[in-house]
Amino acid sequence: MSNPFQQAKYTKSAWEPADFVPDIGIEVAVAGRSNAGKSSAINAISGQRQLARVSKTPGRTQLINFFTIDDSHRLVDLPGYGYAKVPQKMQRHWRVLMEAYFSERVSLRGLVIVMDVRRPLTEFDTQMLDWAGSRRCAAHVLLTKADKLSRGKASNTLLGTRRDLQDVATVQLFSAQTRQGIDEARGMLAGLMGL
Ligand SMILES: Nc1nc2c(ncn2[C@@H]2O[C@H](COP(=O)(O)OP(=O)(O)OP(=O)(O)O)[C@@H](O)[C@H]2O)c(=O)[nH]1
Ligand SMILES: [Mg+2]
Repeated sequence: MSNPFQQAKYTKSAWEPADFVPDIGIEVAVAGRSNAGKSSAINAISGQRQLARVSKTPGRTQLINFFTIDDSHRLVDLPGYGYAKVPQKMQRHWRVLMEAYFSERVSLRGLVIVMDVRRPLTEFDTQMLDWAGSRRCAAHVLLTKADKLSRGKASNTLLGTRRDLQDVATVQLFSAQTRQGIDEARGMLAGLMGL
């Protein structure tokens, strides 16, 4: 399968809405808890090792990172949430930035929510699904780090999460480490973007 995300290039990091890239064409955003594996998923899907920065320290990135695929398609790495040690002021900044992004971004067509397969559907994940739903933006869940569970446990979580999110989001297992689910994720994203 050809991979349209192979050509994705880092374009810009935004600390506030004024820094967002022009709101034209189509974009798909990737959200999830701090340390869930968003940047690793973006790298795996793009087939580029260092497109997005992977970090062992959660909660570092408070920026929205834009990656351009071509003139009218983008991938967006949203800042992680739910990391308790982040100072209050940063948590407030996160909320204001995300609310601005979700309320104003016309080009947003799809939201990928990355959840650690060992603890899916936290309160913040539900908030993300609500934001996507209120925008009528399609939602797709990656249950990542599937390599950390036995096959049986991972597939039980998959079935349970699918049941919980019936009519809300599509759900799949994923692992940046073993590359499980990469083709499925690529196909899903390409479909959301019309690529
Ligand atoms: N075993 C395993 N580890 C993973 C996987 N994906 C990511 N990790 C590890 O999880 C940690 C966090 O990964 P990141 O991709 O930086 O996570 P993130 O969601 O982008 O984190 P923030 O940007 O801080 O919110 C790193 O140590 C990764 O190596 C996976 O599929 N399997
Ligand atoms: Mg990251």
